[in-house]
Amino acid sequence: MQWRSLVIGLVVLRLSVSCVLWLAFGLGPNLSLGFNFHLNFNLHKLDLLFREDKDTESKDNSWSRRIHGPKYEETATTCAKAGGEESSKKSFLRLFDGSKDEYARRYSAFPDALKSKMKEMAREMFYFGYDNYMKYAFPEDELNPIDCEGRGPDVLNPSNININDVLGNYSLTLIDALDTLLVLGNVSEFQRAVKLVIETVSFDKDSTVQVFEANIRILGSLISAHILLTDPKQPFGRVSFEGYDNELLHLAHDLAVRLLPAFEHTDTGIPYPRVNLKTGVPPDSINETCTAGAGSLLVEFGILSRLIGDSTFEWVARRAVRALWSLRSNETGLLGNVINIQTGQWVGKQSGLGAGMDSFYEYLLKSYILFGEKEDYQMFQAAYESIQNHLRRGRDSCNEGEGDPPLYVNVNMYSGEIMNTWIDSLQAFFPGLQVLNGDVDNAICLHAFYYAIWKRFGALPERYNWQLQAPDVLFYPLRPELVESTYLLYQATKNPFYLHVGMDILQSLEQNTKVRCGYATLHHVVEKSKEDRMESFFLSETCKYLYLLFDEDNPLHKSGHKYLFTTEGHIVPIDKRFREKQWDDLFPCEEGALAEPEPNNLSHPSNISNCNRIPVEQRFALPLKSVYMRQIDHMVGLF
Ligand code: DMJ
Repeated sequence: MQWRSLVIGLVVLRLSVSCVLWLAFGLGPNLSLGFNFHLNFNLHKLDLLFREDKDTESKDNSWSRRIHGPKYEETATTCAKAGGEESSKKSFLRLFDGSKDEYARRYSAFPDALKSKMKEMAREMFYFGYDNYMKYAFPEDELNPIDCEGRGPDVLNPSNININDVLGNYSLTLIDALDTLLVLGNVSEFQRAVKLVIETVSFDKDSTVQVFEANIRILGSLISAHILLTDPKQPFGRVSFEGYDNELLHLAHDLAVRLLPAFEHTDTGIPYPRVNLKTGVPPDSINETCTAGAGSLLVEFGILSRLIGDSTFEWVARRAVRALWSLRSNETGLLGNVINIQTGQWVGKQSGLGAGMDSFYEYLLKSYILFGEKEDYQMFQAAYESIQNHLRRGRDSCNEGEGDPPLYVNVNMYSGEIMNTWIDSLQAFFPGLQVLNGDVDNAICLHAFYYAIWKRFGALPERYNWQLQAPDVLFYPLRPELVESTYLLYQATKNPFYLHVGMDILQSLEQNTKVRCGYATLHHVVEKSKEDRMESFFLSETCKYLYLLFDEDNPLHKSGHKYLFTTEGHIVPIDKRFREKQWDDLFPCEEGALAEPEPNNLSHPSNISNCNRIPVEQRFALPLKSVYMRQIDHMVGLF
């Protein structure tokens, strides 16, 4: 794997240079090559955490002092031998001592009875939101869970894009929830809901919506439900019903046609961000769009094209991806987060993994998994390499060595210079994508960081400032990203740790967000004040991933079919209809098939349902050594 060698080479080079400078001039790793902004997490606390002898420890709290101070590896090793140490060290060392370790104790087993209880809790959570939506809000788009009312587009204030980008006056929550009903095994309600959609939903509306949102929440759900309905093997039970005449597919097609004007009159092929469903691109439309918005249409448009035999949709979506890709920086290989669709100039030069960019990366890999187009895989791997080289900071290995835990920061796309000291809650999806790419080690660490933030606030603040150890933006709109990654990591590792994480998430959602008629957006993650809004992704993603985490026997896991989740959590089968080559030809999972990387090639994404990425002996130990868990907890201010 060339990129790995390159990274290792650079690291070795950097260490050698640092060593030489250190020996010759007393200059340490502050003279870095490429990594010229150090993470700085209130380091004096870390020194305290790992200090074994307060009298001899210097009061120097600097990064370089810590680098050359006691090493985590040494600390962990010393801790494992705690029995022979003098008594003054015992209470501290006990924290890291096998059976007595607080983390190992807390996260080890997860009894089956508790799993069933959590599954039930997740089911009830979904129905409390869904039933109240149906009772108080349908046919409007969303439920206001505090006032027990429906919500549609903000017609009085067309510039309220927070609402109007998503709400199109098309029963959004019902459509977005369709396949969750099947995941929960409720065939009759699924059929009733499908019939309601067919009878009542029309896209012939004077609504100006965001192309991306309409695509992932509405189009994605319609094609997912259609595929599940018409699957000849009916893995979710007898879902099909007499008289179904592909109406959901027709609706999806109708919507996609109404989105097509976004791809016209753009000099780059990158689409306009919004369209009016009746009249096309508004005359006063801006020429700027975010990378994720323009570049995350390929999965849904590609499936639609392949289902109806009209390549137009896939073609425009692919042209947009290619255009964005061609505008990446020559120096770093990174893309920015906002672009002018006419000039191709980057308006937002920030490159990160969260808002504005997240699903762009996700869909490069998922498009490849679904359609088998090599181009998508090559783009994804090149992007992943740039991310590892320029966004990732901290120690090289998640579970070994010294230094800060790995973290992905926001950088300038051209220089790789860090731009700010916050990460956002959307980035919490990335460990799930890393699992799909077979990089479980990095996934474990990044997930652990977000989980620590969750533990501190009982939610994820929209933006968290890792330097200040405080939220920068305080709301939490019931987002699914952390539970999505938790679910995928559980599928990859089967480690009970992730069931505990899911239980924590469930319980804090119950405690902090449940209101009279549903679950409400947290306005302030510290004070726990609320906003009267329940976004549709709460039912389509958050509840679905929570339920699936605890339902190991779900047909999704046991039917023998392989499924992929769209970025809105809609399930689509990995089906030979959608690809030239069959899945098993691309990702064989015989014994040892994934052990060695292919020559001259990067490793393929993991087929998480069949392939064992984690050795058996490691499966029930903590995914991350407790010394590192403790380090992360400390870094987010948990103690
Ligand atoms: C969802 O609509 C999708 O997951 C999207 O990709 C971005 N995030 C929201 C939920 O947070």
